[in-house]
Amino acid sequence: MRTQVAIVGAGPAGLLLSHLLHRQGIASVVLESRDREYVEHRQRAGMLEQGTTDVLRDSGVGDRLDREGLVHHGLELRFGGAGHRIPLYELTGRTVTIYAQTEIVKDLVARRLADGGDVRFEAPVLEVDPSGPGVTFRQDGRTHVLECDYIAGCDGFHGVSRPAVPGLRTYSREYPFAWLGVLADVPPSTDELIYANHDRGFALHSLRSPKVSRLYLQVSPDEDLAAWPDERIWSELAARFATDDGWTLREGPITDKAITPMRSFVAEPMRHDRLFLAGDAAHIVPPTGAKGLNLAVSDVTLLARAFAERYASGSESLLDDYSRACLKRVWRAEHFSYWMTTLLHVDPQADDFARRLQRSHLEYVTSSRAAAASLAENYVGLPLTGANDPAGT
Ligand code: RFL
Ligand code: PHB
Repeated sequence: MRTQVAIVGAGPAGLLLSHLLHRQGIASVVLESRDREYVEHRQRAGMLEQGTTDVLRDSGVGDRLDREGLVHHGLELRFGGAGHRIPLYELTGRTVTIYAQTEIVKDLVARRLADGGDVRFEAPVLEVDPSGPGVTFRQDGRTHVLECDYIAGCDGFHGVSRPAVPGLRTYSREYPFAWLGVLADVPPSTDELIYANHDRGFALHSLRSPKVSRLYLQVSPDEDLAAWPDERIWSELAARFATDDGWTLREGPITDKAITPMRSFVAEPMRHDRLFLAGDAAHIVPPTGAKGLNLAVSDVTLLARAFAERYASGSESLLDDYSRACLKRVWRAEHFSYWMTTLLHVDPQADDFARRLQRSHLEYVTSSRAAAASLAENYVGLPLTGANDPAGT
């Protein structure tokens, strides 16, 4: 069994890479440990940068995104009982789009299969050898070797690719809180996302469609989901979003509930020999800045361009520059996500002095155009070909 690029993992990174390679005439096989149903229904991200929607649209998988995605021109920071709008479009000329990761994954799986792509579910990769013939995986009770020119490790934070890189340098930060995320069958109580800072903790009101709300609550990292019946979730959300002018939160049936730990993590470099890491396999950001999926898309966009150059001309110059080009963007997103997280969450260790500093920071970001513009340009995402990407890829 042989292919040009063996891709480990059918999350957004692996599927999009396979799709972009196909458009350049490059063959790949995607190996995924879970089944298709699981991969298509795992609730995760929802906020897409304009650069991400551009990549999906330009590569021909943007039809449903264009029909169903909700374009947003601003967001709200809520604290001290009042809302403060950050006009993203006015400050940056760019918008963001709400379209769930589950839908991107469904669109990409459907497209790969329609194009005759080789995507194998329930086919866990057991071993990745960056300098060997390929990857070893299990399928239908048997062990196989997929030989290849290159391996793309798109297998997320708990995958097998990153541990296969010798001498990796890692950087990380754990936060003293987690997010309890819920999906509810109720029309959103807001048109734009609300990021709320309250003494009881952070809360986020996002959405999935005109009929489905997505909400998050800051909880402690060792929180037991069983301690959060639906009524407690709704009353805690209402308390954290409360305003002095009597804004109300609509309630409805909760259809999905999960707790996610928050961490920052970067592994360097993102390449060893023939193995290239992309997406959550190489880096994790806390979800406050909504950067994880967007970084996965920018990684594989650069990787697909580098493979295209390699197969068209034999040159490995873009492949050689891959790790550097990605890490520059990754570290900007790491800083922004850390910054948004500390700006908005309640650190249980924070003393009164730290709380006052945080309030002053929130007031500054919502009253200074320069400070708001800095938040906005990071939130909407820096262009892939911008000044921050001197490789000019
Ligand atoms: P994924 O999605 O984890 O996919 C990796 C895939 O690899 C498979 N796998 C293996 N397959 C074969 N063999 C093995 N040995 C394997 N080991 C693992 C896994 O089963 C899986 O299918 O990684 P990828 O593709 O890098 O995508 C990254 C994104 O999923 C992630 O960064 C985002 O979801 C983060 N994130 C957000 N990002 C945004 O850009 N905007 C957001 O609004 C946003 N909100 C979020 C988020 C993540 C969240 N959670 C639950 C972590 C909100 C939440 C609550
Ligand atoms: C989401 O809609 O799931 C979402 C939006 C913004 C974030 C995180 C998650 O910062």
